Amino acid sequence: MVTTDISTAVEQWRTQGWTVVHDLVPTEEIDAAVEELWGHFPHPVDYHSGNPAAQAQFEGESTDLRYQPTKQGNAHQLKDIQNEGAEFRLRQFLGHVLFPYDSYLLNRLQIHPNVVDFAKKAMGDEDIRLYQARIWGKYTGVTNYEQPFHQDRNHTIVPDRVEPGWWNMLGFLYLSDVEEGVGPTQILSIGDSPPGANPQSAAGRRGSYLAYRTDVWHRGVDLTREGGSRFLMNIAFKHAHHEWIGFDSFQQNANRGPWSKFAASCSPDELALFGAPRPGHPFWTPELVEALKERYQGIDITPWLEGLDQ
Ligand SMILES: O=C(O)CCC(=O)C(=O)O
Repeated sequence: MVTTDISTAVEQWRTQGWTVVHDLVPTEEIDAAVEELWGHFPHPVDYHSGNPAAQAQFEGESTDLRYQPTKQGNAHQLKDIQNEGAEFRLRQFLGHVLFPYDSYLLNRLQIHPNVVDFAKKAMGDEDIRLYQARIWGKYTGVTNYEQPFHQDRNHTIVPDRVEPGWWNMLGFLYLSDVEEGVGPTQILSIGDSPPGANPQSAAGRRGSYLAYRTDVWHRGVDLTREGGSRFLMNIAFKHAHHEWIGFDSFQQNANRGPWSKFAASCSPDELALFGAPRPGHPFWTPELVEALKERYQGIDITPWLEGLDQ
């Protein structure tokens, strides 16, 4: 279930429901982007040193407002009890930072071509959409991270159709080495269900991508290593036009700095991951292509101009 071979990984995802594609993104690219992670998360050494500012940064940084105690006024709920056992605890979901990030490298990592190409191959479709994009950080001791086994039913408003051509791809790109002690997800293959089945560990080096289907049982486990932490990027894809599937939305940030710089760097296929009409689409007129150039300073509009002649 862990491989560096793309065709094997595609087959595992299709038949077993999950795979860890080792080293899908080169370590050097992960490490360069992770340098910029510390603008969003306290460095683990700083956090575990007991520095109150670092701990406050973690408690307050989540940009998913459901988990933002200060903005949501639900701090009392977030003081969950360090009791034993598998439960969904609110503090497990602290530390979610939504795309776009204040980092060009992290933004580019969100649509890394190796991950996108893998998803296209596995899903058997060139026209896919990114629909979940965020970074999730966990630190030993924040809470007991142990969850019950579950299937992710919160990515769609209708029952899942679990057949080739209909599957969406859920996934975690590891930004740190995810090994025993720092919470590698436990996961069951298709056909296995709890209780009784033997879970496997989705451990993997940084740069590896855990891809799984919605019909796969899995769960988060506690971080037990002293001074430990785990960082990953949620990257999930759906087929184009599958509007019933969703999680994060991007339009609300699409007129601001980090997005603008990122968008200006994108090819038409990359912007299409967010739903932008490709060159040649009837949406585009000469005026709109000009307006695109104005909006995203530096974008290469050649493909859109050429598309006007088709
Ligand atoms: O964090 C993990 O390893 C898995 C988390 C998970 O499955 C969830 O929160 O739904």
